[in-house]
Amino acid sequence: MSVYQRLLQIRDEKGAGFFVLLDPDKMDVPEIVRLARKAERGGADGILVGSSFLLSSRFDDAVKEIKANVSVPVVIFPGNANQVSRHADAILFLSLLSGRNPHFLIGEQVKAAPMIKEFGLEPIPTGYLLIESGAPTSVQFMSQTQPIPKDKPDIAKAHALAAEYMGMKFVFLEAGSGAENPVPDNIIRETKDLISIPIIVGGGIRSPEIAYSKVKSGASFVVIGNAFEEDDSIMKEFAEAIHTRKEKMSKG
Ligand code: 1GP
Repeated sequence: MSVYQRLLQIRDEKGAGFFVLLDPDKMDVPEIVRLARKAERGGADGILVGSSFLLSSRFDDAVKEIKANVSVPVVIFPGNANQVSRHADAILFLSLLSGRNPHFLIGEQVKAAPMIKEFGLEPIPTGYLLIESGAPTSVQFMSQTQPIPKDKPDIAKAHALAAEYMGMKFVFLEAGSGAENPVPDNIIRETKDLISIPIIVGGGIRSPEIAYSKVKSGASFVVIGNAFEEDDSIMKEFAEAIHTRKEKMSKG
């Protein structure tokens, strides 16, 4: 079974999937492994590894050690073509569709593709949409692109539909790491009503209650990064909030 199929199965069984994002720029390898193991024990369905910058040289080591220590899928969430590792299970093959910077629409992808082939990594084509979230984010600065205005759901929806028509397998609605405000519920809901591919939502989700509202609005997967880097004891609460199917079953 492909990683993508496995993720869809998790979504179907649990109501939504829970990804923990670990950034090798923000912690050393032992710390990233400790958090990955803790994430798995806490109920995470997959570990995303990636960075908006990659200022450190430990990306490959971090992926290798995470893979050796968890059994959930380890999926690269790359900030650029340098973030490819043979040790991962899959890679979100992102195109920053909300922007008009050719480097992040197709340039980085062309650089990464031969390595992905050589390593036998599973690429998961993903339309990546950056949504305005308050103060400028790292993704916005590093990609030199404008986010989609948060009060213009029609623009987000048109981009998401284009992603589906281009054959993408996920739409990722991104507020940006550490965003002041997460992606608004109405953008998720209206996008979900329009498209048939699953939606990943991430950026600035700081509490289980907010994660739950993103799932209720239509997110098939929720990504949590910073909230764990600040307080890793909260993993189980996030997992319970995101795994809504279990809640329904226990209510009979
Ligand atoms: C960023 O969506 C991820 O790309 C996660 O964001 O670190 O704010 O949770 P946070």
